[in-house]
Amino acid sequence: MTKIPLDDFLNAIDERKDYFLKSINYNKKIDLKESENSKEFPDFKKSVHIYSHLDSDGLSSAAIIAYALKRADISYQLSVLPQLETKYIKEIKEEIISYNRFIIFSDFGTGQLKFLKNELGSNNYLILDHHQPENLKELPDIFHVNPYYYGISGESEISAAGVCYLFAKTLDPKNKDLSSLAIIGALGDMQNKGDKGSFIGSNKLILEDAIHTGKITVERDLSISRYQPLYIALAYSLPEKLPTISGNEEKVKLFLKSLQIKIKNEWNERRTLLNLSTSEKKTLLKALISEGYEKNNKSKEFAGKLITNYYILSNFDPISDAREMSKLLNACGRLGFPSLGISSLMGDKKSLLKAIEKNKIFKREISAGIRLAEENIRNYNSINTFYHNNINEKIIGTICSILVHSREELKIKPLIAFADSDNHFLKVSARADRELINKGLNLGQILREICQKMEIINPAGGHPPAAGAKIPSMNLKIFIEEVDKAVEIQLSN
Ligand SMILES: [Mn+2]
Repeated sequence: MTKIPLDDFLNAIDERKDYFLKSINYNKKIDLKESENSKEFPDFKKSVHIYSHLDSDGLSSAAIIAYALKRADISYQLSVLPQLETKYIKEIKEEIISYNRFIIFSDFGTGQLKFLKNELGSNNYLILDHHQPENLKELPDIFHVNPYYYGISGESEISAAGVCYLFAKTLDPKNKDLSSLAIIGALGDMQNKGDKGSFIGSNKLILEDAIHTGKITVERDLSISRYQPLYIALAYSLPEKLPTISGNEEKVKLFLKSLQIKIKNEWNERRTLLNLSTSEKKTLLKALISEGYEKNNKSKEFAGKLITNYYILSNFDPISDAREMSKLLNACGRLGFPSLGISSLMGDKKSLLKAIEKNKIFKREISAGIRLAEENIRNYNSINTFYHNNINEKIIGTICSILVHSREELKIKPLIAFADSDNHFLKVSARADRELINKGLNLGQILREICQKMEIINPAGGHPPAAGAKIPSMNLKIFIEEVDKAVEIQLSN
């Protein structure tokens, strides 16, 4: 039998599970007689504090670990942070000493590894992360779980929620039913980049667990929004714009009329993709393909992009689409209600309904932010940037992603966004289109190197297409110059 890369990774996770259980005194019998005589505290089971990132992958990670600890009867508390900054690490150090806690970091920690080791030493914590480590030549520490050490890409094959899921499953095979949460996390990090929005690598195996446990089914359908009215979905959510109809609702209505597809049902309600019959869907697909090739000069990949996989969740009613669930979590995290997202994932129906309301507010904030950002784009040699004091730092990354993936004119250069943060610092979000990554651009590396060179105290982190940092506001000008230069150098090689 050929060895799959996941084997090495799973073995490593198994070792780290033992380290974890030993560190928290999981199975230790407490001899009360002995402790009565001793002046010291008996070795009670330690309680765990989970620190996780506030995006949808981070919240899914936190929910998986919380679930697993609850089932193992290990007490825990949970905190969600926008980034694992040095000031938090110093506070955590105090917490370990004063309260005898064990710390789990999920969806961050790898980027802060050096600082964590300096401050916390090498025990009392465990990192479950999927961001690229700085040095892959060194063997990973016993308190560090990261897929890159085993030849698995944390950018496309597994998310932090996936790493947490594998850890939870190692802890207890019953946790196999948490696999759907790992898929929600992976969708949040946009890892379904295989053919027709499929998963690759470890994510694919996790999806199989989710299907086997009945938590997810996979459906294929047209890749436009399934919940918006059909003509709006066609006008604004096609995977590639069709200049002859995109952005123009009246033209889309005429297009549908020519196909004899009604935009309203008999009760005068606007129909969505979900309301179409199979034959209507076929007609629509055929017409979109010929519209693309005959009138819009589309490349041969276009037809393939019109169909995509949908991951349907069985137990989060009224939310069924895992991508929607993932967006909902992101909204909860960014708006400052991460616990609503986590309790929704852990099965609390009331939280889920509240989270749906928060998502509506979030959508409005995002559209307002996008307008402000578009009005404030500045062009440099190799990058574009934007800043506005009314755009909140918590949503800057989301806005940056949407702009770089939806505006053709913004795809040619990476987009670097800045937002006001605390104490005269700026939050930095950098995003780039896939094409540029294929040409060798690595934004994570660029931000890390520049922050190191400029001796900025908060370590930067991220992946080639998406990275972040936090810099002193007074360094803005020189920071932009440095990034502009570094991007030019990377792309000319
Ligand atoms: Mn992540």
